[in-house]
Amino acid sequence: MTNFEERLNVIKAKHEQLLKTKNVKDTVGNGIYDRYQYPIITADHIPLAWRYDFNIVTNPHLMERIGYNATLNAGAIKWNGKYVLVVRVEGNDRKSFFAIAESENGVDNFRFWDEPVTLPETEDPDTNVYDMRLTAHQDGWIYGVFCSERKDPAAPAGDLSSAVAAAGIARTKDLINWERLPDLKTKSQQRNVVLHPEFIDGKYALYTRPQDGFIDTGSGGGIGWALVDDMTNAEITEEKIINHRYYHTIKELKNGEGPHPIKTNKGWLHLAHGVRNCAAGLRYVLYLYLTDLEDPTKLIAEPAGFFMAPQNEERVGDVSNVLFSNGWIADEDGTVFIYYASSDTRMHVATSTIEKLLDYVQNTPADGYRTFASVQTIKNLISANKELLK
Ligand code: BGC
Ligand code: BMA
Repeated sequence: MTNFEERLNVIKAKHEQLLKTKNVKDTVGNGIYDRYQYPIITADHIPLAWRYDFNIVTNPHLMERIGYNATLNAGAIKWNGKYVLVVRVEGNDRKSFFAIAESENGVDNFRFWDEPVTLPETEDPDTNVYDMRLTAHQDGWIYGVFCSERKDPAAPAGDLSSAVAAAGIARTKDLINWERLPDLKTKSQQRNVVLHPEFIDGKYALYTRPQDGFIDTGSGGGIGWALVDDMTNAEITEEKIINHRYYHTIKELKNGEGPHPIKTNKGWLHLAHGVRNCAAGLRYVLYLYLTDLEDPTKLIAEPAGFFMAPQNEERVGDVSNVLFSNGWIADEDGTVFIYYASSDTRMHVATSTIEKLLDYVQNTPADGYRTFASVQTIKNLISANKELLK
């Protein structure tokens, strides 16, 4: 057997072993959700045919010809009974693209489809695309709304970093053929735009995230809401902030809607990310909030602080200290699969139920915005417990 063949066999066997690994639910947990022992999709899950040239003549050393840096920030949808993720795959060349991976049970054995998504460009081609949110809308289409990034044409010579972020929009009926629609027209730059699944007063509703610059959300205030008449020519004229940022909270610097909210009998359940700045850089965590069923812009409940923050290995990666989520799936039986990425590097899942998440969101104390208020809340719990433990 040649070295080539030996290497090929080992590579194939190791890959197959990884793809077949069963995931294991962590023990105990916090009662709110369960984490799992293994990430569900990593760069090592990328199909071998996307990486190696298997021709012994052109690739005698069986080198990896195309490398992948990370698999992160996946949108999610239940599709033909499968748990389907539209993963942000980032190549060693820093370009991200979308690729679909599916699993039978939502927690392990995710496999990529044969080819990445071919996302058509607009007349003004994007340099990079990422973080797609999937919405199966009432109108019958599945929309993918994502961030489309281009170099800032107004940047002074020598500034190779200033960029412009806009919401790119595509739609599909089969997750294979994608129709690209014009980017969202809006006054400010946008990242984290998400389509609400239902019509509101006959219009499409978008969660937005107005920002002053490419990074700085500045006067942007928080997660916004806007109605548009037509997704094939989406333009926002008016935006209102529905989830605000506050001083000395987990979302002081920025926040953004995750996937579209889940409809429950108690209201729309939202998953979002909050960002604060610290000496180590930006820290991204996840939080939940609940809005009114009739009026999704009306806040009903929001627990203080984060719902999930990076733990252990999740803390380290390409962009450390980051949890980010733009995909979750609610099953008919009430199970919720929360798909999140850690440190811009790998995908994980956590599971919970609608019942537990509603209990969490409605019964966790809200933020009092001051140390004194936090201590008061803790003392209330202690004194209630004293009665019980008597
Ligand atoms: C990166 C994103 C990041 C954004 C803002 C982009 O160039 O691809 O992952 O969120 O910059 O830092
Ligand atoms: C952003 C997001 C994500 C990323 C995060 C942390 O602004 O849009 O793409 O996970 O930064 O780098």
